[in-house]
Amino acid sequence: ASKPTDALEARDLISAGNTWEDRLLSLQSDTQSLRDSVIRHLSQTLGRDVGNTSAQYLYKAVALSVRDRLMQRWLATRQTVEVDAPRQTCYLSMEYLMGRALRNAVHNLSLGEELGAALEELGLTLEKIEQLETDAGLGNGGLGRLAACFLDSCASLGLPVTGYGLRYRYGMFRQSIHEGHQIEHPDNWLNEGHIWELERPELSCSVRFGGRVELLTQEDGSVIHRWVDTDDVRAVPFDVPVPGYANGVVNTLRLWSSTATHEFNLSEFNAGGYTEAVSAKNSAENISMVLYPNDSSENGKALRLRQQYFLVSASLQDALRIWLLKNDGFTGFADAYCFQLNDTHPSLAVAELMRLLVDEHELSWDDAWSITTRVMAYTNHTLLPEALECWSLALIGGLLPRPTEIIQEINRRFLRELEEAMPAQLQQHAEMSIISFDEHPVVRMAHLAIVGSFSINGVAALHSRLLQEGLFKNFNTLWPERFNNKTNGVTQRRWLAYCNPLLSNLLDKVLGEQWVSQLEQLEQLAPMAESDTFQSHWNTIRRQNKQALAQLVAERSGVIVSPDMLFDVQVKRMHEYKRQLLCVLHAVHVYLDLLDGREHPPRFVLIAGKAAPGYYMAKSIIKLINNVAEVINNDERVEGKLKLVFLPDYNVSAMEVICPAADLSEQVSTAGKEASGTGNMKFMMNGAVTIGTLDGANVEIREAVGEANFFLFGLTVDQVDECRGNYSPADIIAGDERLSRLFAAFDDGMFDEGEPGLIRNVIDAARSAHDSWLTVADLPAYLDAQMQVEAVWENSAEWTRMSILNTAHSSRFSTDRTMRDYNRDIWRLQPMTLPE
Ligand code: T68
Repeated sequence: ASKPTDALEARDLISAGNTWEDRLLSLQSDTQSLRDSVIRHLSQTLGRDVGNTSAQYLYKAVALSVRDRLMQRWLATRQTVEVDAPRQTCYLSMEYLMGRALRNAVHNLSLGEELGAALEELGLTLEKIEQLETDAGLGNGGLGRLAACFLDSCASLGLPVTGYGLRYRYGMFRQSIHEGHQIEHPDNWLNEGHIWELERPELSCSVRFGGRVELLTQEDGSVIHRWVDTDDVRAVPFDVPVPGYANGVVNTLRLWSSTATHEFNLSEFNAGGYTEAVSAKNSAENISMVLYPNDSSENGKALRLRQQYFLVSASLQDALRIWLLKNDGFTGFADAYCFQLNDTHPSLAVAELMRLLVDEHELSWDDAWSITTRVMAYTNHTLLPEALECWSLALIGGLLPRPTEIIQEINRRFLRELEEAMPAQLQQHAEMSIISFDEHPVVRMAHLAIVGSFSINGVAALHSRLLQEGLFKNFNTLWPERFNNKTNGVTQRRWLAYCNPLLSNLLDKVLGEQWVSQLEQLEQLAPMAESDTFQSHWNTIRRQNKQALAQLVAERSGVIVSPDMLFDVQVKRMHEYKRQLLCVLHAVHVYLDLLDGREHPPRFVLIAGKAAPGYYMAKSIIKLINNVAEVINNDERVEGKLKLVFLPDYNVSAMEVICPAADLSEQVSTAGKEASGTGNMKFMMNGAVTIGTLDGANVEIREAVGEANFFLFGLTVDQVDECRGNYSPADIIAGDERLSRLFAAFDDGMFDEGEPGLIRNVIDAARSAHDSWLTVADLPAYLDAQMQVEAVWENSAEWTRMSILNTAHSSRFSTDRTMRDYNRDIWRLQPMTLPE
């Protein structure tokens, strides 16, 4: 009997004895094959003619040729992960800030030389081609970029880890500056198509929303809960390859896109409700439409909650589907899976896994709970109260009635456990409850994640300690064994090997090429830090990198800077706690000094970063920076001595040019506010020296490089706490001539540029006794530290030595180390070995 066409498999069509396998041998990667492949893709896959097509098609033809060479390895890796790996991790994250993929794939496949030669024969260069790729900007900042670095390191270490996320139709907005103000533009990143993704419609699943819960009494008297009358949305996966470094492994990033389950609701359609039927389709497609651009505050929007549940439900269904391909029930599941939650954004996974196991797979509550609490692990990325997610119980109950019941049941049992474990401590019970005891109760997502996880970690030593002693103190008393630290890192492939090819070549020569996968080898640079010849190689490279950044700055801002200046850089999301303001105030201080006839070494201050569209203060700070820049950059009296630029549209690709060129890395957050920071690590790895507070990973950076090679200033966490209450910025300003002069300049309207309101607001907030970020408290120490910076800068050999030592001691900030730590303590995966 013949099968229906949609059930046909490829092997049904192939006559016996045919040996396809033989023909699936890896594609040739020599120059000639690559060149032929580019031409073939251009003419045959894309249907274009070299003489008459846009550059974008050339990029696509090159990318397709590289992608071809990933495919075999990708398939082999997927089979290993799904069939052979005894254990695997699913990384659940609402954000992946991947940036460009082409050069990353070329390098990880070691195709650089051959592809370079192939392109040369075609009159092209990889440098020019790669610029044509749009950044995949599916994240806000540190958290999303961390996820991307993790994926690179996991693949490079051969760890069976699959990333799960959302395929936002619009990623992080693009920023332009108009008259000093930030303007947001939609990031239509899929406009030209995305070569790197593979749609897998056959793996789609359905995610429920709305409806109601029906109680059904069974014959045996037990009651089951049925979630009915739901509005279902279809989740379609798009797979993106994640190539490991020279190891034959290609892991998967699986991004879900939402579509309607039925093209149209037919009954409505036939009843004349055409537009209603079409709009139901639109509302389903809305779910994965846009990335929320808030990096540090929750917004409480129902659509965001729908996004979170959509990610979690589709990903868990996918993991269960894969498990059931080779298993009958769920015995052994908890030994085979780990779900790492990237912040609380996917913490509904706790409730959703319970729902799937209990409602859909008919496990008992206790069995399901035992599995859930053995597979979930939660990473916290913030202590800021405004960033801690709490969803109104009413909202979540209306949108997700059955998962909400499950959260309530989890909480009921948890509170019962608390009565046993911490009897009569009612205050603590109320504080720890997943659902708050308020008139308008909220679900505290961090508590849901903690109660449901076997591991809870912070992202730097200081941050993890503060979690345990502060925010999660009660939980730490109850379950100390669950808490641990995993200091962040960055991948040295993107953030050194590829973004800094000149330095990378030098390292290849002096260390051999293995440093790329064994970053500890950088330590061998330390003894060379004193050598004149090595210093001179180092400086030649740094100067060229600074030239490249100067060119980018000239193109994007029109400001001309010399590579001989001290490149003083602060790039990151705009936020009051990160204190971009300190950096500008220092620039103004130098400016006023120069006008007063005092000397300073020539300095170029570069600031870049996006502000959340609804964050008024952060946007005002951008305006302030641009106003100050306008005055300084147009004052001939300081020409050649000081420049200040706000570089628009900071993203991954911009950082690839910026971090190899920075001399001074600004990491100046109020102590206790920055969980870790990861830009600080990229700068260090590329030889920048840090000026910073004892916050986040700065503490560990300073420890690694030695206190003599780090410019420390500012209040410690304890001093910050003490300072509040009797804080008087007015007295500090009055007591320091530098500060008085600085604030007087603002009061005189020196930087108002016709719009005094915004700027004055920022300055007045900093001068207020209620300023939570204590900018003025740290300002005198910051100005002092900047003087030390200048003193060292003027001794070039001394500065270069520090720069070399920063790179030399940066190896512990590799995500290879971070992933080994996660694997040792949380995931316990066996590395895969595949033919290279
Ligand atoms: C960052 N957090 C931390 N959050 O601020 C930074 N938040 O210190 C740390 O190094 C980094 O995470 C990696 O651990 C974020 O980037 C977000 O982007 C974010 C996004 C949505 C909602 C809340």
